[in-house]
This record gives sequence, structure tokens and C-alpha cells, in this order.
Amino acid sequence: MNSAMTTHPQTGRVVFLDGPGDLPMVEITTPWSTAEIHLLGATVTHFQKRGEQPMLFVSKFSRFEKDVPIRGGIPVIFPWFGKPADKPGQHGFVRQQMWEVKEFFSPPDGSVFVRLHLPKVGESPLCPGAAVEYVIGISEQLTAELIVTNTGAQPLVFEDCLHTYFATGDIAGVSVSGLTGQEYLDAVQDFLPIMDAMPAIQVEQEVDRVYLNAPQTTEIRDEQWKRVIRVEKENSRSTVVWNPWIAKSKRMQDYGDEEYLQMICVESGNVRTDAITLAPGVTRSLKIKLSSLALA
Ligand code: TA6
Repeated sequence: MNSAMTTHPQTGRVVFLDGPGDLPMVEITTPWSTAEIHLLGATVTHFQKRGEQPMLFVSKFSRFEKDVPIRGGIPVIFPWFGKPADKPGQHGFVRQQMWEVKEFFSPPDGSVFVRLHLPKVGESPLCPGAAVEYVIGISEQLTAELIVTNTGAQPLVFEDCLHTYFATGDIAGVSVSGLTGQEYLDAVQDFLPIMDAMPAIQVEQEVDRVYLNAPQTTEIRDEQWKRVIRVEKENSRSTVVWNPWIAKSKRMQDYGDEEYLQMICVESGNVRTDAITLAPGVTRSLKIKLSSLALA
């Protein structure tokens, strides 16, 4: 399938096509940028501003198969994060489901918005009564908003996370700031609580940190690519920072042994004690805004 739909005569352009694994995807072009969204997991797999390196990382070894999450981009984690003992599998189930495009539109400025939804998700006993929509905005920046409504009669408890894989130059020249003075749970040490006293996070070993009660903006500084990426967020109390480093990279089938050198995950959500309890009839959205600036 390859059907082009120009939404705005001048600039906003949306193309529906079959991507890797013959899975349906959407290709977007705006005056500032290009992007790709896979309906598998509603995973944004590409965002690139003109004249800049791509912002998102996707593993060269990612599988593009039904019911298998894509290794990279922005996997949507819902209705649980991690691997709680009472849940089947890691990081919820919506990241490996086929989502549907509900609508797309392009305001006069040429930006493009795509609204996706996952019909029937609320029929799952794992999130009874949940209605889930996801709105992605592409322009000079990328916005992604996960909108959850409780259509049931009972409170709905869930975790959510936009598990963003950022592409980087050499990881040795990358640092993440904005979390100094915050306590985090170190997943590498069985979630041991540790106070982060460093001015910025540097990756020199496996990093897998869950910062709770951390609603603030973070920045990823990349010396090699001379870029700063800003991660702004709304309704997100948790930030997770992850790089698998050497040993874990080797253990992951859908990830290259050396790919830890060119990516870092800075994830925005509500996990563990930041989990959400949504009353019947209530809607809540988790939103990120990703932008970048050149380093002088
Ligand atoms: O978000 C960090 C993390 O929870 C790590 O522990 C690591 O496992 C990563 O997610 C990837 O998980 P996945 O299920 O995609 O292999």
C-alpha cells in the first residue's frame, strides 16, 4: 500500500505505506522535519529536523513483526511499567498491538497531527474500561500525548511511560542534566534508592534509573553532534534513564553489541509509586515535547 495524502497544499504531507515487515506506517513531511509512525505500537520511529541528525534511535536489529515491540523510537508503555510479578510480560501490552489512525490534520503552518487509538483495549481485564488515544504532532518539534479515559464504573489504576530512545553521537560525549539532587531507584542494584549528587548523568556503565517525583524538564547534551535535546513534559512525575552498556547489549537479541554507544533512553511517565488512579469518567493525558538546539 502506498497512498499519498497531501493535507495542506503548501507543506503538510502524510503518506500511508507498508514499511519493514510489510507493517503499515505513516510517513510525514513538514517544512521543518520528517517523521515516521508505525501502527505497530503507535511507535514513532523517526523524527529529523532539516540539517540535523535524527533525534530518535532504532536498532538495526529491531524486529518488525506483529505482536513484537519495536526496539527503538518511542514505545508506548501502558498499563504497567517493568515486570511486576502479577503481570504477564514486561512494559504492558499496547506497544506490540496494532493501533488505528483515527484522524490526521495539518494546520495552516504546515505542521501535522496524527490521532491514533486502540479499539477494545478497555475489554482487557488488565485495564478494564480504559479508552486510549495517542496524538502525535510533528513540526519543528515533536509532541506526543497519551490520553487515557476511564469509561468504567471502578477506579482505573495504571502506569504509563513514553519510552523514548534518543540517537546520539559518541555516548562518551553525552550527558543528561535536570535531575541533580533527586533520589532515584537503581534498577541495576535491585532498585536501591540513591541520591543523585552529580551535576549531570554520564554513561560509563549500565545505567537504569527510575527518578520518582521528577516532573521537571531534562536536557541531553551531545558534544559530538553539537546538539542539546530538551525533554519537556506534562502530567509525568517519573523520569527513567537507561543505557544497557556492554553486557546487557550482548544479551538482547534485537539490539547490536555496539549500539549502546549511540543512544540513550530518557523516558517520561508515571511508574511505581507515581502510578495513576483514574476515577470513573475522568480523562488524563501524559504529554512530551521534544525539541533541539544547536550547541554553539
Ligand atoms: O526503561 C528501562 C527498562 O525498564 C530497562 O530495565 C530495560 O529493560 C528497558 O526498559 C527495555 O525493556 P524491554 O522490555 O524493551 O527490553
